[in-house]
Amino acid sequence: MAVFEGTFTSDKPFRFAIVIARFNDLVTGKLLAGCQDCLKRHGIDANPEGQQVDYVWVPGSFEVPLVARQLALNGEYDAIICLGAVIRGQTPHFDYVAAEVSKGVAAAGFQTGVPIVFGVVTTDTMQQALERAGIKSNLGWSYAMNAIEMASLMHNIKHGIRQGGDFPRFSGDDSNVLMPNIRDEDRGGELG
Ligand code: INI
Repeated sequence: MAVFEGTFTSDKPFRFAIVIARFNDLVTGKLLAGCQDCLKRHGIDANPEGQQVDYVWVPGSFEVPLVARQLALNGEYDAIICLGAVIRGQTPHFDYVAAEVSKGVAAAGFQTGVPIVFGVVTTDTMQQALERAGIKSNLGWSYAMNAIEMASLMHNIKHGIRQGGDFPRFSGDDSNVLMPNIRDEDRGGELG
């Protein structure tokens, strides 16, 4: 038995699609910039004219799942990143849009077997959304990391590429199984 993990560097030129909602593009444009920065700094050619990343703009978050699913079905991408911003209070749409986009993105991933990252921020205010899109941190960066990790992990699982080393195995004490690389002293105390 062994441990499967995704890595953040790879000789394989993974291909990604990024679906971006135009609605609240003040936020989604910043998420996209964070995403691109992360991809580039991990050696991925994020140029739209290059071979590794395609960009697809949709009107709003509600349209994201349908397009993500179609892209996944095309079979050209190792992972898909969905970017949107659903902000409560702007319109009564909030609850419908937030529910549909989250369910839809999850379903698209399950149905197609392609990792689809849920990069849709749902907040009460524009201020909170902007804080997550660059004012404090930029979640776009994390979404790109999730996509790289998942592309690599799915590749490793499909091809039976196991991690070497002496990772702990399941032995009744599962405290090291979920996060095998984390030392006990870094967990912030005992799990309980
Ligand atoms: N789309 C968003 O991406 N974010 C929102 O906050 C939002 N609100 O609140 O209405 C929103 N609505 C548009 C929706 O995604 C569709 O584009 C529209 O309903 C047409 O299908």
